[in-house]
Amino acid sequence: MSYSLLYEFRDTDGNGTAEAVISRYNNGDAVNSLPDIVVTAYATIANGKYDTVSGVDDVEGDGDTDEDDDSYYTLAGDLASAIVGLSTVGAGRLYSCMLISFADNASGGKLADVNIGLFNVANSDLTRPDSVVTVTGYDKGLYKKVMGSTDADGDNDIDLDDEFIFRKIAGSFASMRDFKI
Ligand SMILES: [Ca+2]
Ligand SMILES: [Ca+2]
Ligand SMILES: [Ca+2]
Ligand SMILES: [Ca+2]
Repeated sequence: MSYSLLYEFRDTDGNGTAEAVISRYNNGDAVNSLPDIVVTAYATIANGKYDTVSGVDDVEGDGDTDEDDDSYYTLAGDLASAIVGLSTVGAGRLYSCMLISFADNASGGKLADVNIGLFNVANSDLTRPDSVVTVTGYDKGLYKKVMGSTDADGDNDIDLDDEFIFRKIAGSFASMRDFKI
């Protein structure tokens, strides 16, 4: 299991609100590969939850592409939008994108740690994230521990609220591992 997901927030349709654009690299190599799938999540209401998606694949891997698959991506977009420096477009934006991948420490039935790389707006080198948050301790569907947390919610501290955001993002990422190629 080596895929990676790249998250960006951009106004793709020019209506003034940002969409979540989620690109998946099935081989995990976002630097040298083209994405295998690019999903865009839209919010009907400005600053509301994402409720519409395009480009969805069978990410849950049950043989069809339906609203269950849509929900993986709308949830992923909603969770990522909690990282204020990433989802804010214009003034206040800190990060251009976020690249998520598994570490290589999977063992038996235990899922690997999840590395969440954040790239400052001035950084266009996907091999060099400005910060990497590692989410570990997968147990019974949840990631429990966060190392290297940043101020995800932008309230000028680093506390359990920020860790919770990264833990949920890691859980969402891991939940998308059953996609059909
Ligand atoms: Ca838009
Ligand atoms: Ca499906
Ligand atoms: Ca904070
Ligand atoms: Ca706080």
